[in-house]
Amino acid sequence: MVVLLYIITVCAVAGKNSNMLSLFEQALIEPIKILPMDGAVDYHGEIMPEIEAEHYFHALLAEIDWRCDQAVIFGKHIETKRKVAWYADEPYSYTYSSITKHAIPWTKNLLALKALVEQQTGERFNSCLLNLYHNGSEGMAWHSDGEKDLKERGAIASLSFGATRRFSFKHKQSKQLISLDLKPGSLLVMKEDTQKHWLHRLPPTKKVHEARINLTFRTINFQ
Ligand SMILES: O=C(O)CCC(=O)C(=O)O
Ligand SMILES: [Mn+2]
Repeated sequence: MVVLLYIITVCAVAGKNSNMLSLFEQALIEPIKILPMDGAVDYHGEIMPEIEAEHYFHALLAEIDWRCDQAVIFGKHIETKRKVAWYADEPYSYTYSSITKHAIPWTKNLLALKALVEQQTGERFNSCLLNLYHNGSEGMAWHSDGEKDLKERGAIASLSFGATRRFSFKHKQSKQLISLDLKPGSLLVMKEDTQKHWLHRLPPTKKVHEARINLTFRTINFQ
């Protein structure tokens, strides 16, 4: 496991011309297990060709109903620079960061991506939260996705487009850190007790100047 994680990090950090990198430029036959304990995170690698990932990045940038995210933190109303959108099977409502959001119906592209992710993971999802980070100055702080509306221990499948960004996990007790780089078209799946024992974040970086879009397919318990 240690060796595998070392390889992921080395390959992800290595330049584009590295021979080792080509190993990870296609969907992995067997996903790599990222966490050593207390949960399960599967890294599937890039599940589509680069040109298709680029097509989806531009299509989503243009067609998604992007809005600034709202949150109430310590009683203060906050609006993020990062933009978000939420799509689902029905116009359900979903509460996180003390704000209730209402889902809008799937687009054709989102349905195609949902089908691809479901085929790759063997899981089923009924909603998708999308994030648009305009550049490296925008990120997401340490958190776990444990909102009460989410299916308990349900899988969350994260599909990335646009700029490659580092993504990190931190164990809530031991503080162990695990990081990997998420490339366009790559799929990462958080399962089982991951949200209970691990935090995750997208750290801001001065090295990235391009936009990134992330889709997290989820299962919401709708009343
Ligand atoms: O942008 C990402 O890769 C992660 C997004 C995330 O953790 C979330 O939406 O809860
Ligand atoms: Mn999250």
